[in-house]
Order: sequence, then structure tokens, then C-alpha cells
Amino acid sequence: MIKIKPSEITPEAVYLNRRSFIKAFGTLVGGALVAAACGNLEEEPAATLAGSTPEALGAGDELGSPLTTFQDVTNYNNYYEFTTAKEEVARQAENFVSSPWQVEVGGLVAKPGIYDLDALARFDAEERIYRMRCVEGWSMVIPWNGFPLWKLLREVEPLGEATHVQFTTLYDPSQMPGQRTDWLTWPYVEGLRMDEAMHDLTILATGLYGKSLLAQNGAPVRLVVPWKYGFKSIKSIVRIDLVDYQPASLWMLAAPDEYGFYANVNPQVDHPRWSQASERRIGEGGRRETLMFNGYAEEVGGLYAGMDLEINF
Ligand SMILES: Nc1nc2c(c(=O)[nH]1)N[C@H]1C(S)=C(S)[C@@H](COP(=O)(O)O)O[C@H]1N2
Ligand SMILES: [Mo]
Repeated sequence: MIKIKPSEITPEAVYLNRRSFIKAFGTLVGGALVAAACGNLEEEPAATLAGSTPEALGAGDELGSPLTTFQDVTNYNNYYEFTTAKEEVARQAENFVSSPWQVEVGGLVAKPGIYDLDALARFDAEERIYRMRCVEGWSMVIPWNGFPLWKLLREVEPLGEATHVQFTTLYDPSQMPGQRTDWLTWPYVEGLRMDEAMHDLTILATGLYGKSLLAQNGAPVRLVVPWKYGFKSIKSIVRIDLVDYQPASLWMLAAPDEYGFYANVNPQVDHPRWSQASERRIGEGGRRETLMFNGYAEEVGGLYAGMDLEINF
């Protein structure tokens, strides 16, 4: 039997105080509320074996790990605009309208633009098999379809003074029940330093397993930054702005002591409330060691040369 460790929790909900949590999810009472706010929200997903879907046969990451099944990738999600219950997101997001869609790209650029779905489709989609490590201590291997963000940024011609890129998720409380609550600062925002945004590993994903993204995974377009904790990979993007400051992210605003701007996967820098040394790969028993920069140290380590990664967490 796998014992659930204290690290197997939903930290992104834990800082919530009772009152705002009740306001947000008024059905929770008494013990159930305590369990949700302080205990283990990460239930074991329905037993699935990696490789059990036809798509997954024979495929894996470059380290030899099998793909996480399509079933798990699309039914075990974090998308707080819909619900904090990972296995409920798919159903809650079922009717989300992701077409038509526009992504406005602006700020410090010479050629701002509005990209609709056809415009995004002009960037040839590649398959990228990436590990995804959630800050909560679980991980997956996902075959994304998408294109490097640098291709889009090159088109809009960033000005010399642009130092960072800010991303914004759709704000539409009529479709996203979580946004009708004020326990997080909506809309969800994220940011990258320019060199991180221009790195070839950083992609805008429009699909996975060769199919268009489903709403629960951030349809129609989401960021994927595989060496950072999953929360940096912002979903359902409507704005990309080039800026000359380090932008705030939703989780920095929510809990600045727990979530920093960089959020690089780092087994040596623990979260204030749990170790980051190991993780549970969805679909596998037991735990595996977490790798520096999620196994992408060779590719991205240079971006952080000379930086104190405990301070810049
Ligand atoms: N807009 C938005 N983006 C988001 C989130 C969210 O709640 N809202 N959750 C993040 C977190 S914590 C993780 S781990 C990943 C999960 O991506 P997945 O559900 O597609 O696996 O999405 C990230 N992007
Ligand atoms: Mo996450």
C-alpha cells in the first residue's frame, strides 16, 4: 500500500483561510473543510497503467519513462478557474467555449497583433514530450503539440527595453465559476524573463496526444515551461505582454513566501511546508527522485548561472 505523505497535498489551496474558502465553496463544512484546507486533497487517480492506451504504446520521454495515459492527463487537472477538485475539472470545464478565440500580443513590441486560432495554426505544431512536475509533488509525462514561443515573439518584434513577458488567462466568470469568488486574484497571470521565454524548450501548446487541447488542459492555447513547476504553465491565454519589469504571478500574489517568480523545479529547495526532493509519477507506484530543473539542467542551467536559487525560488 502506498502511504500518502504529508507532501501529497494541495498547497495551492492550503493558505486559504476558512472564511474565504467557505465563501468560495459554501458546501464545505466542519471536518470536511479542515481536511480540504489542511490535509490531503490529492487522491489517487483511478488505477491506470502507463502504456494502457493505444497512443502511449512504445512512447516515452528521453529518460526512458513512459507517457502518462491520455486518461490521466485529461482527468487529473489543476484549473482553479473551474474547481480545486482535480478529478472534477474535466466535467466542470466540459462546456467551456474555446473557439472563436483571440490572443492579443502587445506591450513593448514593434508589431503588436491579435492572433486568432487560424493565426496560431500558422505556426507548425511539433510534438514535444515533456515531464510536468507540479509543485504539489506529483508529475506526468505529456506528449504536447505546439510551437516554441520564440517564433511568435520574433513576429511581434520585442523592443530593446522589454525584459519580461506577462501572460494572462481569460477572465470570464460566467464560464469559470472559480472566478466568481475572490479567494484568488483573477485573472490568472504568469510571467517569464525574456531569455526564459525565448528558450526553445518553452512552447505554446495547442494540443496533446495529437488532438486539440481539451478545456481542462487549457484550450485553446496554454504555455508549457517544462523545467518549472506546473503552475507557471498558464492555461487558456488571451494576452501576452512584453514588459520592462518582473511581472507578478497569481501564486506570488496569493502566497509570496511560498511561491516565487522563478519556480524552477529544484529538489534542493524545499517548499516552506514540504520537501521537493521526490515526486509521485501519476500512474506509477511509489515515488521517484525529483531532478534538478526537472531533468532539463543541461538545456537551461546556464540561464541561472551565478544566481542564488534559494533566494530566487
Ligand atoms: N489559468 C490557469 N492555469 C493553470 C492552472 C490554473 O489553475 N489556472 N493550474 C496550474 C497548475 S498548478 C498546474 S500543475 C498545471 C496543470 O496542467 P494540466 O492540468 O494540464 O496537467 O496547470 C497550471 N496552469
Ligand atoms: Mo501545480
